[in-house]
Amino acid sequence: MDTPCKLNSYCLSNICTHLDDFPGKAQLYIKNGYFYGLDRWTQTDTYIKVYSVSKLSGFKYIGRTRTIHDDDRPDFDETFTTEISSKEGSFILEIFDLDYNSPDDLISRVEINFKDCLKLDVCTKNFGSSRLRYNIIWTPQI
Ligand SMILES: [Ca+2]
Repeated sequence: MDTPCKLNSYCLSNICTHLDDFPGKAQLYIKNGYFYGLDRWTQTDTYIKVYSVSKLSGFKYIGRTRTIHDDDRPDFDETFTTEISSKEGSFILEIFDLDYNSPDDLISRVEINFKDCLKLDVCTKNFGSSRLRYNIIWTPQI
């Protein structure tokens, strides 16, 4: 006979497992951003490197957006997907301004947690005078 599991727990291989500990898939959607006055000569030439952090997978590079040149309000409209074993995992975004005559400038390193964006539509992350609009969805693989 099945033993009922507590709230938000489900039977996985005969063990009551909290939903947050199920293996899962995370999808990060980067919609757009606002990065003003960060390039001396033109508007900002932005690209974003995406990493995930989780208890089981550690720190992992996932990929990067394309570079959007000379635009303080870049529209990325790009999606990144990764396996994250715990809902407590997060994404780390490194936002760069591309430069041709010097090393690219790191505009900011931003952490995005699942609990910061629980709604289904686009969320906003403000940092300094910059802004990033995104969404993250985590789906348990049951
Ligand atoms: Ca630049």
